[in-house]
Amino acid sequence: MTGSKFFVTSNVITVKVVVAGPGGVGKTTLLKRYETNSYIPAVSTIGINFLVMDQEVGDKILRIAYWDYAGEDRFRSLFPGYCTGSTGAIMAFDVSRIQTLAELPDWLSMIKKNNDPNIPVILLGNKIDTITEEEREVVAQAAKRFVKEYKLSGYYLCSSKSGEGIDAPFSHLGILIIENKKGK
Ligand SMILES: Nc1nc2c(ncn2[C@@H]2O[C@H](COP(=O)(O)OP(=O)(O)OP(=O)(O)O)[C@@H](O)[C@H]2O)c(=O)[nH]1
Ligand SMILES: [Mg+2]
Repeated sequence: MTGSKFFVTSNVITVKVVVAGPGGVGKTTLLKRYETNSYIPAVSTIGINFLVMDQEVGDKILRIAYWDYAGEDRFRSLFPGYCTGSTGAIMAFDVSRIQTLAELPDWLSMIKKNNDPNIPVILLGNKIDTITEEEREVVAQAAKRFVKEYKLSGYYLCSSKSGEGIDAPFSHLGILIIENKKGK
């Protein structure tokens, strides 16, 4: 599924997805991997980056604008304004720095406060190439607990470096966004 592809049809639904999480967890690199199917390590984002990608969901085409927000503390105060109007969210952490998971409730509360509180949110643990199978199991359990506690839509572990697990979270979020729209 990765790789840019745009559909020319009138059946396009345009939505905004905010990508949030602490600095250096790999948000921008992840989106680059999704877009190009290659590992292009990013430098720390200043403010915000955008990526627009089309996704086929059943007979619908979702045109998703990913708003990739800088994770560094100095940009935090502007986040509430930037995340407003989102139809879905990806919250990322770095599996090799598990404390980055503990920082996510702050991001989540800003997302919920400035959007429909039932917004679908996917949790993503990136950089699984840096940990062992045993550590992966521990991280998966922590992610599972987090999803339950904060009522998120699901979690995925991935690596922008190896490419493992990149497509599934994007596909899942697309399906959730369409389901949400049907319910309204
Ligand atoms: N080993 C490994 N390193 C990664 C992976 N993804 C990103 N990185 C590294 O992490 C660094 C930070 O990635 P970024 O994509 O800039 O992180 P970010 O979350 O966008 O950071 P901010 O823009 O500051 O919020 C990159 O320069 C890569 O060196 C991965 O899957 N595995
Ligand atoms: Mg970035």
